[in-house]
Amino acid sequence: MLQDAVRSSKELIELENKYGAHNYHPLPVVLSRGEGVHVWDVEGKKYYDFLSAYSALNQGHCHPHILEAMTKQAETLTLTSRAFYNDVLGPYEKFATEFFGYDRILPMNSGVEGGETAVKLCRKWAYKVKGVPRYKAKILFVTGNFWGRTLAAISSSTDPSSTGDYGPYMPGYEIIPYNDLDALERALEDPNVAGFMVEPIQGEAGVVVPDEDYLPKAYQMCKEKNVLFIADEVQTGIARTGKLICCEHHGFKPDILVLGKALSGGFFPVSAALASDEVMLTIRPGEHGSTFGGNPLACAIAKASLEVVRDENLSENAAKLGEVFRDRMQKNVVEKSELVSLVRGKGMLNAIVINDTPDSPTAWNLCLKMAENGLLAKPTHGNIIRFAPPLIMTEEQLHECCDIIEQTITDFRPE
Ligand code: IF1
Repeated sequence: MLQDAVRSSKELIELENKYGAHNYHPLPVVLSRGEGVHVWDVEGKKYYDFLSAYSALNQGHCHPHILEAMTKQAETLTLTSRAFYNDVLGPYEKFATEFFGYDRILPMNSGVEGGETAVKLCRKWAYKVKGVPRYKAKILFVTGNFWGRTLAAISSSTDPSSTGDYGPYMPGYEIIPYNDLDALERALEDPNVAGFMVEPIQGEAGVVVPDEDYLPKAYQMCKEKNVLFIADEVQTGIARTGKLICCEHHGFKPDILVLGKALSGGFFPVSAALASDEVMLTIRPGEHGSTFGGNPLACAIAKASLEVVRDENLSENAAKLGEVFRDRMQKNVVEKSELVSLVRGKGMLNAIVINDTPDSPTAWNLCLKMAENGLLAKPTHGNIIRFAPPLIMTEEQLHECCDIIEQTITDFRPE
């Protein structure tokens, strides 16, 4: 078999265009290596990764501790299916439930499967515990939410690019405005409401941070109405916002916690829903699952990924560096450049809003220039640029990244 010729970025982009679905529009950068906070393209150019695969790489690229755990397990036993027990799942379930403070965990693969699991748990709980009449259960979602690409997920979306031409949609959903307690209070008057599913900070919507009192008051209102508060922390979880999970900033534990992305440090799709006995045990044998859910390889990777979060103090680092980042962006970009109207975020989940219309090419062109200058980021919703580097970053590296961002913005000439 001929050794694959080393191809240029251009050739590799052409292969994807010719043979792949066109369901993405990537920045024209072709990566071939990742290590820590850096990635390299096929021509050998080095970049800071300031997207972290949308917060799946909080531990950085190819973290050695996770790699070691993955390699060891991959040489031993990768998959048993849940038709049998194995010697990795139980210890992982004990470790993870103690790590996050829940009775039980239901392991899945992609983040959206974690969300689907939460929705199914909520409906089961509605009928078997709350006593909602069969198939009348309603789940509340908020405008601007994003929890994945399945039909159940996009049925709760208000983004035409997520929902367009995919109808008919999942029934039993009600969508209310984000960050609006009056709207939530009105919606909770319906006794058939079983759950309220929300991102503590909306990632895809552009790192939209709600008012400080929104989440704790929303949680309290749900408790008063015997409604499950479901936190989608697929993107905000695992230390990203400066706490182990974002809800921790607000002093409460969601009734169902959905995790994904950095739960595996970017090595493998690993997700989970965590809940109490009362909620989790509503699902009986044979009523939910997946071929790869909780496989030995995934569990070994996830345990090592959480060990890195703990042992390298990623939450504290994210909180500290987040302050440094927003402070520099505020002083050196927002207050100095017409181009940027604001910076927002929590911990190391941040974004700048470009002072231009969402359909303008400015944010995209800025990201192209930042790539030229050695830093990778990508716009969301047209005029918002999300900044989410790996949480292992040092303060010195962060200042280098801020230098790149600030210089790029200073030198930028809108077309
Ligand atoms: C893509 C977006 C981010 C998520 C939250 C659940 C999921 C996601 C809060 C589902 C996934 C990913 C999906 C990926 C790009 C990325 C993304 F731009 F699409 F919206 F991060 F903001 N909850 N987000 O952010 O997890 O099933 O993907 O593992 O679809 O392009 P998944």
